[in-house]
Amino acid sequence: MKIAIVCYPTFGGSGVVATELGIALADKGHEVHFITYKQPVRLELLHSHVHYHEVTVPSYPLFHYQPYELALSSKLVDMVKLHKIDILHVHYAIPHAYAGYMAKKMLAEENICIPMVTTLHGTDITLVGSHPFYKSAVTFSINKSDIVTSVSQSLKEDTLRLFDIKNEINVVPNFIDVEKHDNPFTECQRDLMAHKDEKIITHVSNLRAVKRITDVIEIFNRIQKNMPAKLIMVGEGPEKLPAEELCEKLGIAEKVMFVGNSHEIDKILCFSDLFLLPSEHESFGLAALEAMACGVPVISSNTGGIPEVNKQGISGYLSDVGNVSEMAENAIHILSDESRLSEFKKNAKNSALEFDTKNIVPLYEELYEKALNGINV
Ligand code: GMT
Repeated sequence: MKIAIVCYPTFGGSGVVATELGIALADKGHEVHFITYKQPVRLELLHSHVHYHEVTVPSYPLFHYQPYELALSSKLVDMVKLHKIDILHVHYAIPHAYAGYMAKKMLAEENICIPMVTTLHGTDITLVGSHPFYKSAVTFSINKSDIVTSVSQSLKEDTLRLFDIKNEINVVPNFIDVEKHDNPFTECQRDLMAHKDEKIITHVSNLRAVKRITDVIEIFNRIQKNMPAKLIMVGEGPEKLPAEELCEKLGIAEKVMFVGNSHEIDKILCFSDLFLLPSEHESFGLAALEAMACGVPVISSNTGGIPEVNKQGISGYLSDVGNVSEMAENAIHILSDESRLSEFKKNAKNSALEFDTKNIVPLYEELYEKALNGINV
């Protein structure tokens, strides 16, 4: 199959999932065309079946807002025709599903029928998409997609609750190549980050308000009062500065490392003992799954799709949003006993196997076949 993937190329989970999906599909022999405004961060182009087409939006002084979806839909039309693409897979409804639908209609004018699969990731529904400014367009483009998928059962329920959806929503969970994350601990450079007796706690996100970064710091503050520990904060975002200020205020700044965005998250995770994800909302929690695949137990909130990933008392513990004292107690419970910690590490890795690439990617392939057999132009 020739598949066009539209996604955000940045460090967000939806872009990571779209990129990993494209690479996995290319490994299986499909021809994959990424169409976005920048090369996706996790995309290496050294693959004969992977192509990247950049969407450029020339700036013009008349435009207060540059019309990205117009440029994207034109690019989609051109690329579908040039490369004889069979199927469009758009990740994140805004504005990709809308632009994809316009491209589909333009192509139909030339008797080219192409089905569109839309994958909903979370904030496109829960935070941004349901805003009255966008809601009608998001509802329309979801209903006009040939196939709709959501990354968790929880996101499916949120979508049905927040929008008037006529289409079926297929739950296809996010996935991870567990084997690729099988880093033997001997290869890790743990000593560079912490002393032997220190536990390493990690958080990875875009450091936005929804991630409750203050809670991450508060939980760590309680942990470090009980045992020697370091916190590694991976990512960039608006909550970084307030978090740094809080660390200063609590007197723990020298124990917390803000390392910015990283292309080596699996290396950081492989020497981590615990992962924190106390988010306000999370449709799936890909960062938690990445941690689990590296054998790192997760302390998280119990919101959205996280309980579908992090299993209570097995891969970690879940608490109500904001219950930092319970999250800290659970963290200390796991970290304070070496044999318990290694049991949780083993179980975290085993729990991640359910979401292994080889189990999930065929589900997308089946849906592509279904879309190709029942085009709704
Ligand atoms: O978490 C973010 O703010 C980024 C966002 C994105 O669109 O990249 O993540 C969403 O999609 C991820 C991949 O499907 C999910 O794992 C995240 O849970 C989801 N984020 C939220 O729902 C807040």
